[in-house]
Amino acid sequence: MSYIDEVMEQVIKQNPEEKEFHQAVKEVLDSIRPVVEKHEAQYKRDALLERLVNPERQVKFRVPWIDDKGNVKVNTGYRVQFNSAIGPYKGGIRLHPSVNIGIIKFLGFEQIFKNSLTGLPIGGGKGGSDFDPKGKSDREIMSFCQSFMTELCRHIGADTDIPAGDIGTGSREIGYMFGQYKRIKNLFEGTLTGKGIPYGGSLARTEATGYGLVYITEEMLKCNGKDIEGKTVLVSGAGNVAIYAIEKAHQLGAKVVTCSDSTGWIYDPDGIDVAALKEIKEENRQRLTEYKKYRPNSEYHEGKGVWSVKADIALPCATQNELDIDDAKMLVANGVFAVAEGANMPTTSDATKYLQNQGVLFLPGKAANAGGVATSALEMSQNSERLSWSFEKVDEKLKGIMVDIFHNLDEASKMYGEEGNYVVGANIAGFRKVAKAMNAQGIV
Ligand code: NDP
Ligand code: 2IT
Repeated sequence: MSYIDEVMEQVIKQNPEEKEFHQAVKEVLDSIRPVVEKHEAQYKRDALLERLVNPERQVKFRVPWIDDKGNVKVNTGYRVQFNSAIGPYKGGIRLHPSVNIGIIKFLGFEQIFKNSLTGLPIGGGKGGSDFDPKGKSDREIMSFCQSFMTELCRHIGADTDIPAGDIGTGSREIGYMFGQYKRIKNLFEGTLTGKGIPYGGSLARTEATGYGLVYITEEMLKCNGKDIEGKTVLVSGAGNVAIYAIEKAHQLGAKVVTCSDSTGWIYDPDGIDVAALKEIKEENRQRLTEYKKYRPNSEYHEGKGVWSVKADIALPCATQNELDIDDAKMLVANGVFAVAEGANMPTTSDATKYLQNQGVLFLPGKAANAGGVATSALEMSQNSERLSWSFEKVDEKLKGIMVDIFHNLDEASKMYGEEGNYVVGANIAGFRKVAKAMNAQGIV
């Protein structure tokens, strides 16, 4: 059995039931096979892969909080500090009832390579809780966030571990967490990113993941003799990533005709109204059923279905494994020629392979959505120098980073004889830097 297969077998044995974590590890290990084969004796001697797939540290803790009726509720909190070879742990906090240790580990593992691809000095980590923010009052959200941070604050710090947003964690939650961190530690430092602008947040961080996704998609299309202008685009999700992906796609002359949330999806043949979407989701925190009130010509459908519409480009921006093999077949049949992942691992493994085999340009999340964490790292830089950069400066740096990521992974795919396989390219390019740093730092 090859070294990689041995390690994969161990991962499954040592982490039973964590199927999303297995999926994320398998994709990376399969991709880096040629690099590992070249250095097999050394990696094996140093147990490099065994160390790579084992988090440096993971904490699990109780989060008691009090609801508006005075009832005590208890959720579980997690922080997985996966790999600090190239910088302090960095990654978001997910608040969603589906959160468990396997989900946080898959996200933390992906984050190692994503953060490496940004070219910035950030290691990989992720956290979260099975707390469901839906339907909670602001006071309940605050009660939860303060309790969550009361424990988390002893594990993080501006040079140790810097959490940020993810599903269910936006600027409101980051604000409450920052307030509690500062109160307990008596430190005003950049320990969280995605902060509000008046207290150390970076301009363009809110937009960064969605904008970055479209910048790198544009670059991929350009390098393949295509253009985003005039194209019809499908987006799933209606949260932070989706909203700003739609906004940027429209600015670049494409038309986005769908978006979705966990209850249903919208088809708007005239192009999604971003101002309406922001009002519904960011301001009023309502369901997508409200959208029809703004746009009577649009259609609302219950359940899944965004991938059934005829289009050129698809940008999944909701959650893991939301695009399966049947969806992939529908996309190809409907003429989609490019898929770029705004969410983390939204495409199942068989759907990814199918799309690639059909010649669809496929950009994996760890490259395509890296603009969010890259801009978080720019927020860290601004916090360290106690300065704030203009929107234009941050946006320009973001664009440069996304273009560099594309060329980096494109070159890596060519170097290993896999031209056009951006999954392999991203995993190899991300892994090589981390492996070099791990080697240099000895057996730790
Ligand atoms: P938000 O919470 O802002 O939005 C998530 C959206 O996806 C909502 O519309 C939500 O619908 C929908 N959604 C979530 N879970 C499900 C589900 N199980 N089934 C169907 N729809 C679902 O999160 P973000 O936009 O921040 O995150 C979206 C994705 O992007 C995630 O995979 C995240 O990890 C990834 N990502 C986020 C980054 C960031 O900077 N925020 C950076 C890089 C990646 P509803 O409101 O009904 O729950
Ligand atoms: O998945 C991700 O990259 C994020 N949720 C953003 C992490 C960050 O630290 O900004």
